[in-house]
Amino acid sequence: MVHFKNVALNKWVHEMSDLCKPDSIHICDGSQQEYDTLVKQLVDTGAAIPLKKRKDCYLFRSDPSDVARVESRTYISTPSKDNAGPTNNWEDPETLKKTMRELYAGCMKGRTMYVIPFSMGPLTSPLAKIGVEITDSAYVVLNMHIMARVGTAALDRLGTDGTFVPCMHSVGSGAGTKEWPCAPIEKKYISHFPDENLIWAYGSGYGGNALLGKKCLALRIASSMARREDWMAEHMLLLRLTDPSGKQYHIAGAFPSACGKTNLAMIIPTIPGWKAECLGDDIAWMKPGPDGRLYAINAETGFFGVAPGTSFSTNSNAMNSIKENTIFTNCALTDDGDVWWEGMDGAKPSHLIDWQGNEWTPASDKPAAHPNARFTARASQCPVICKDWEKPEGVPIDAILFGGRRAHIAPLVTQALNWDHGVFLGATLASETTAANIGAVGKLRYDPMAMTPFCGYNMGDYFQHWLNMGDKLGSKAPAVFYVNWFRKDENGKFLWPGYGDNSRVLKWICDRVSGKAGATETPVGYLPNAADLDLKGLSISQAALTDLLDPKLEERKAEMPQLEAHLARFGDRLPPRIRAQFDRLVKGLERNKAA
Ligand code: SAT
Ligand code: MN
Repeated sequence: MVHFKNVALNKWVHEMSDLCKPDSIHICDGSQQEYDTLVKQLVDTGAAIPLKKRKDCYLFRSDPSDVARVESRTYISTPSKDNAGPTNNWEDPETLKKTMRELYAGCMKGRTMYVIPFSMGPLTSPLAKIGVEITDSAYVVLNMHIMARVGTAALDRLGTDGTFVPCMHSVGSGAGTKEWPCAPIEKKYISHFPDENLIWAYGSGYGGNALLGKKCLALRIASSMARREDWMAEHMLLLRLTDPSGKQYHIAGAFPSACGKTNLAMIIPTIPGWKAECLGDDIAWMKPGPDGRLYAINAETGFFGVAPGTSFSTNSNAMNSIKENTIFTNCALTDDGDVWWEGMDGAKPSHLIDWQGNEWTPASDKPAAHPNARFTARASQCPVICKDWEKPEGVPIDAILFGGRRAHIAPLVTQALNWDHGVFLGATLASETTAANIGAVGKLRYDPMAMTPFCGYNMGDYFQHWLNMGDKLGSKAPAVFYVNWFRKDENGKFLWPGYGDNSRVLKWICDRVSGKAGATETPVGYLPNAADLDLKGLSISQAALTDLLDPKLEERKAEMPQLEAHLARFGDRLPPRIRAQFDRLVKGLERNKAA
């Protein structure tokens, strides 16, 4: 029987193996040999398809019912329902545990139980947290190897009495196939017990439902820890920009899933003299440093990026990150043994095997890759990974961006008037839904700070936590901006080219931070005038530009009842300072009309 030096870990692993009854237990050491052995097993069972065209790359196909996060089955289980708040599903902890214990009972018979010790954040970082995931999925082990610091070093850091976040996972049964077992939707549970720093997941093997270090630990549990411990766990990319004089700026950007965080994190600026380096593409943990500024680390070690739409023309750094040692999930397979997805460079292949294993030709009316198909690749493989991406103390943040997909209204860029207004911009972030969650796609929803699916407590309290952090940071708080690359014209065509040209907006942001760029104050914030943006070499019509930089005050006004209803959901947990921002905006819009 296995034994761990850490007393609590030893007790927990025994308890879970008594409950789940696996055939055997494997303690993960995080080694390359372990990775290779598991890959070989999965190739032998047919679950992993080696890609002839890419060195050490494998394609997996999930069950068609198990292709994304399931927000409808994700729970924040606190003793009081109020503490989960209006944006989370809630269930009483004891009831939920009883239901899940029944599902876990004997669920690993005939399977191996893997025990994965891992660190989120560099092992020597004061911000790092240790987790231990128990899972019956070798695919999860492989992905965790790439996405987190897995293995013996994490166990060592735990010592005999160190604390860790127990992350319990089983793919379950009752649905899926031999290669990809899972549970039917009504039996899937992605459960969080923030008061106990505990995660129990059952029934899904896909992404954030199963790689429990990611959304479950590093966002939902971490956000609730962060509130107690005065730091921030955010759904943010991290990026370093260096201007032509050599001055560095660090930017953290919150965007909902599948809204371009990976592309922005790996941007290649189209403006001369500016350099961009990637520090992370999904999760930032931030804490005030000794100098009073806000410092951020990337909690992860890899990218679990959306494949469709990624190409050498949209994100060559991502394409170069996934040339080898990469796991692909739900991509299409080419006849010569490579992966393919919609939006890849070049012409559509004349024949493919689609993500479900079926023959596919361009005549097919279905996409060849699933819209939420993913690649899992090490951050160290990114050609523009910043040399400081693993600095234990992190990097000092100059600007925070919020953004989403909005075809209308939200201008290309707006700077918040001050921190409280910035928190208000974050709290009212709205975006069209994507395939990263199982549910409707393209519907506008409010997604505060891009954290709706990831905040582990009442979001009204989360807004207050942001305000408190601003008070703590005072004049050293980062400047806050709201960006929207996704505005469309009346024919549904994007008004802004996006991708590398977003550097023009980033340049304005950096220049605002250092007081060099102009802007006009409006009730919705500071907006650049066309002359304030560096548009050299860009062909964009004057009409498109005017539209992109228009604060659309009349449309805003029409939207205020919706915005008010969004904020009203938080009832008496809505901080008065957010309400005050709403009232200020209403007055400003009215005054504008009168003027
Ligand atoms: O499946 S994940 O939650 O990891 C990806 C995402 O939705 O951001
Ligand atoms: Mn994400």
